Amino acid sequence: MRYSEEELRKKLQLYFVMGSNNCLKDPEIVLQEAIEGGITFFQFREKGTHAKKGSEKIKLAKKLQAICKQNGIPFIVNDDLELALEIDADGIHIGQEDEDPLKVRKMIGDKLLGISVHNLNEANQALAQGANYLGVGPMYETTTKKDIREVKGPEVIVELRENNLTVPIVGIGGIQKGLIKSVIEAGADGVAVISAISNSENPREAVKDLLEEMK
Ligand code: TZP
Ligand code: MG
Repeated sequence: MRYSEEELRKKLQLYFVMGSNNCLKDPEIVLQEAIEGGITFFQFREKGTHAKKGSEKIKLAKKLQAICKQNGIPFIVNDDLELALEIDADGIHIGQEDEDPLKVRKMIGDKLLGISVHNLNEANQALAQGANYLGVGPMYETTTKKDIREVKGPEVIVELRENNLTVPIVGIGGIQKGLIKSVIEAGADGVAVISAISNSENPREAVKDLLEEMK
């Protein structure tokens, strides 16, 4: 891994996840403004209705990756091993229904591997399979992702911590202004958000508001 666990914990504080169909304006501008606001981590998640495919997807990925590079923000690719390897991303994030984590790890070497989990069993399995961090959710109701599991709230993170899981964790799903504290207090190192930033007219200010709540 290219980051120590402690470094990774810090970097995961405000994790912005985004694809072009999440944005109200040009995704490059949204990302740039989110970075100016202070996001600490980025995931390119180009999926769902009107998502770019093929060379268009690669083109956008490279543009967003360049913006992250210029600003020292880790760039993670959602569920596309081929793309992650082709553009030499900092890591990949996969869900329970995605590619086999052991295979992914073999292919990515020491790049970061994030895995989405929904309970203690999945969390233990993800760790055994070499996850560097876990995305736990959905914390709250969300309309951004259609096929979500049951909402169990920050309580799931409490359960993982009570079972001595020290791995870096971000909560995800429906996290908006006013809900950050509950996720952090449950034991998360950070929060992962899409719409709280991407649906804002002013992503820079949206990020600042979210960070303000972390203090
Ligand atoms: N995984 C679980 S919920 C979710 C993902 C990708 C969507 C998060 O989007 P939002 O807008 O922050 O609720
Ligand atoms: Mg997935």
